[in-house]
Amino acid sequence: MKLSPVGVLVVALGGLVAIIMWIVGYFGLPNAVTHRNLAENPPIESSINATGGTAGGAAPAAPGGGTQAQAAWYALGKDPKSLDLTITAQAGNNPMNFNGYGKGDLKIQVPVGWKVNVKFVNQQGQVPHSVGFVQWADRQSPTGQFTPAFNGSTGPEDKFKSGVTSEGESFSFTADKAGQYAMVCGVPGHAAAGMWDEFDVDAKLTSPVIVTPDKGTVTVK
Ligand SMILES: [Cu+2]
Repeated sequence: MKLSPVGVLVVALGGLVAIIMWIVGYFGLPNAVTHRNLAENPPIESSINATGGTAGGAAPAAPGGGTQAQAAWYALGKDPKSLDLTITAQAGNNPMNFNGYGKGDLKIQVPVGWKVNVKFVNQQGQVPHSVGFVQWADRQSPTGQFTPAFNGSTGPEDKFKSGVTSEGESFSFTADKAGQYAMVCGVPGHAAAGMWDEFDVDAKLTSPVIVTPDKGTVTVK
């Protein structure tokens, strides 16, 4: 193959021009334009923030929990040494739950002598449920025979046994005796089907504690 002298010259000149342009560009133009100095310039900010929401807008509450903050169902009460609990029979795959937990997955622990204010909410339409705090040995009673753990700790007897639907109910009791107890649904068969969790009264505690498999141990302060 015979190379044309003109062609060789054009290719050589082209290469030379490219090298000159690179040298001019590298040394001639201001450094801030051609080279991003990562040590001096802050990194480019992403419009996506760490919690998954978009910057500048409030992240929507995640239904069913997740890592985003949601209103807690437990809080210290107005009076000293009192705990407010909102216990909800949640709608979902497993109807036999309190706040999503059953079969002892949820553990509520309070110091001896604390007052517990219970608000029960049933989100399951026409399936009746209730809540009461009973002896530990009764936690899976198939007959619905339960012995209240404390005075008034199952609320109104008729509502505890037959359950309530959408209206819910409220009651208070004082956890005046240390021990291991159970929080159950009083509708016959429900506790046996898993609608029970643990309620402990502990002389060593100074604040209530909530223990769950997904959120760990939380001290109510
Ligand atoms: Cu129930």
